[in-house]
Amino acid sequence: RQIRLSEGAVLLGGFALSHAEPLVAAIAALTAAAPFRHMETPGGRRMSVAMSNCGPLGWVSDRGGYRYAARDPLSGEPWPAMPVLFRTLAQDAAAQAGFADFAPDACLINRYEPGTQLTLHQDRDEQDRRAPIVSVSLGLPAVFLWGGESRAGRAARHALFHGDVVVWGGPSRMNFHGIAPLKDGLHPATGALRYNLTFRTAG
Ligand code: MD3
Ligand code: FE
Repeated sequence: RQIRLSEGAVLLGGFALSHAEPLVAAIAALTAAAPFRHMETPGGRRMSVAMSNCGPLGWVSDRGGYRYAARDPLSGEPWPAMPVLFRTLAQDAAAQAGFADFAPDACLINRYEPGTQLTLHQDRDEQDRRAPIVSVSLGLPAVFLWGGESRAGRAARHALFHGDVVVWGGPSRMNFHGIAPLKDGLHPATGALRYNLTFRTAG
């Protein structure tokens, strides 16, 4: 199943399904080293999504702003290395969507519990906006909010399920997007959780 969500955005339904078990196991190992935490927004609010990172660069937020950093601010250590499975999956998905040579240097690991949401935002902290973003959904389903080029107007909704991969590039790269509050549920692979891996060329 390959669905074009908008110009440059392609949903690869179930693309990661055959790797879901090792992906979830890798998330557990990575976040034993760099634990999930609720970052603070520049305005002082606690994000309801719990986050960690792997790879050369990690996305961080605090009172000083949003940025990519080579070290985990909790430990002062470099983020854990990006597993080969993560990198190859992201590259294969990008290639499938028409982006050859995707070279992610950052993987943000998001964890959602029931009630967790991510309000409409743009991803604007990356240097090269020609590179796509690849996202992998695991566990409980989510309603993805797709807001277009401005924050105004109502967002389209699209369900994202366990194993779905979306490649966001071209004109869709700067669109507003978010996740509606996660519904209660239990998933065999993750329990009462949803994970999202977001691969970027950040530096
Ligand atoms: C569309 N994460 O981490 S993934 C984020 O499910 C983020 O955790 C959501 O938005 C999540 O910044 C959505 C889908 C996604 C990621 C990046 C995008 C969609 C995007 C960048 C541009 C346009
Ligand atoms: Fe985003």
